[in-house]
Amino acid sequence: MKMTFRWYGKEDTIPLSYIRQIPGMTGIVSAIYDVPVGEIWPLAKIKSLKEEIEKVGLEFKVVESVPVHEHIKLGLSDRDQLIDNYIENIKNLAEAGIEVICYNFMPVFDWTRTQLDKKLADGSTTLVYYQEQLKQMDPETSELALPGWDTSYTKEELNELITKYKLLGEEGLWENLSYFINKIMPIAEEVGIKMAIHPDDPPWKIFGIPRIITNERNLDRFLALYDSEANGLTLCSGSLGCSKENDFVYLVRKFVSRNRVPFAHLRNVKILDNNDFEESAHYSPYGSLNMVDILQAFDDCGFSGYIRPDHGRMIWGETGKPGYGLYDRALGSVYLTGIWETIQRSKEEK
Ligand SMILES: [Mn+2]
Repeated sequence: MKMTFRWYGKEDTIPLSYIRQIPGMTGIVSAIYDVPVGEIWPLAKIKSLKEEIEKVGLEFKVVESVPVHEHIKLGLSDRDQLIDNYIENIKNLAEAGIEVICYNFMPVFDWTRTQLDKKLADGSTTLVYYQEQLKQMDPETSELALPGWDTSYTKEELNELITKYKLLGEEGLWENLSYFINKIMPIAEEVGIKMAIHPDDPPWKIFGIPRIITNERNLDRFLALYDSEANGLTLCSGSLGCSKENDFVYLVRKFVSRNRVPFAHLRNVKILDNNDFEESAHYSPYGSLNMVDILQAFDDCGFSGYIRPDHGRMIWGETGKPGYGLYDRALGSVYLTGIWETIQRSKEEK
């Protein structure tokens, strides 16, 4: 297991040199943020990002993410050009020494939470998802916007996009995903890149928009679209694990042992009634997921890929991008590294 940390490039308020000081930290997960979705990332930009990261003594092997243009997801007439550009990005990233590309196929919205600053009993703040709040935020009936939404859409554009996805439906989305996967994977194989799709977060339908990377059956279906180690998963405990339907430890054992997991996100969530959940600290007793069991499963199956702590709470007065502060993610990472060390030590003693 190699421990990594997500960093948002020049816009990120956290210096790389601080991340370097987290014990056990080996690499940065990042992306090119100033090129519009659908366009080609210049090789020079990728190389200079890599140099900046390597200068502080960290590796740059995982990109999160190369976003997939909505027109590819919708299967519109310009998708072949957009897929060609995506393929150029895969080639350029391989040339710069990248090994893994994380991406997702979620329509319109990326991760969805209803509040980004819910105060917990210990005074920290965290991201939460409450159905009651969600009902107030249906873009077709409400003026309220969900926090974290892409504000580049007007209300009308957003509703038009949502209507298109509703008409497309789940099977249409599967078709478009399959088309995309079958175009890009031969090139990913050729240049030695592992593509790692991120599950939908949360893993269920929101506002009637289809979501398909959600559970064991659909992960099986996804991997069968193109049967190759290049076609893999970003196993995210917080996304898959916020549904009671998913047994995350079981999913780790199943997909890691098949060599389809080059990258993982680990964080804890506290599942409440009615599909509500709160993002909790990584420490197992605070959430519904057991980090010891999860890491044991990764180790038992011979995992040698990259892991990063996922979202953290805001603690110690830190301000910044919700979920992506330094302090709580650093604590989470060291906690995970400690569990991993203990697992390795117990094997040596046997
Ligand atoms: Mn994740």
